[in-house]
Amino acid sequence: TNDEESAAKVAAANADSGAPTIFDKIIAKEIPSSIVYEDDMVLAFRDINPQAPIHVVLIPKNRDGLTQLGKAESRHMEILGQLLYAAKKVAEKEGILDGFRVVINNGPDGCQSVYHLHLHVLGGRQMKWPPG
Ligand code: DGP
Repeated sequence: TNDEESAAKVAAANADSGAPTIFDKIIAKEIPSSIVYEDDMVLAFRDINPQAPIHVVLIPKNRDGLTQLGKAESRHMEILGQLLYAAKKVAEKEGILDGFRVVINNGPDGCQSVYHLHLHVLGGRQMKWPPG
């Protein structure tokens, strides 16, 4: 919606400063989340505003400056690979290996709202193409 798009632009203007985000509080378990998968590098939890029956957000526990994919540097290659592999493990755990989608929203035009790199894993329904 237009509301979501303008909220994303405000979030981008305010938050791509490298300031802490809500996801740091989720990592620190200062705010509760429904954790689906966790290892040394990656935390995966259910999205608070699910867009599909299964909607999990995967984040690096150590953001290391990676506010968004568009800011990736070569030092981030390992965590980028780990996130994608963890996405497969989440899909497997959630029983959606027959069909799921992995999304990274990047920047204001990509409707990114939280500036701590994250992957969305969506499934549990027939996905459509093209996405909005
Ligand atoms: P994006 O639009 O790609 O930046 O996605 C950020 C997602 O994070 C969005 O789908 C909603 C989710 N989210 C934001 N705050 C919270 C929270 O406090 N808890 C949980 N579980 N999810 C959150």
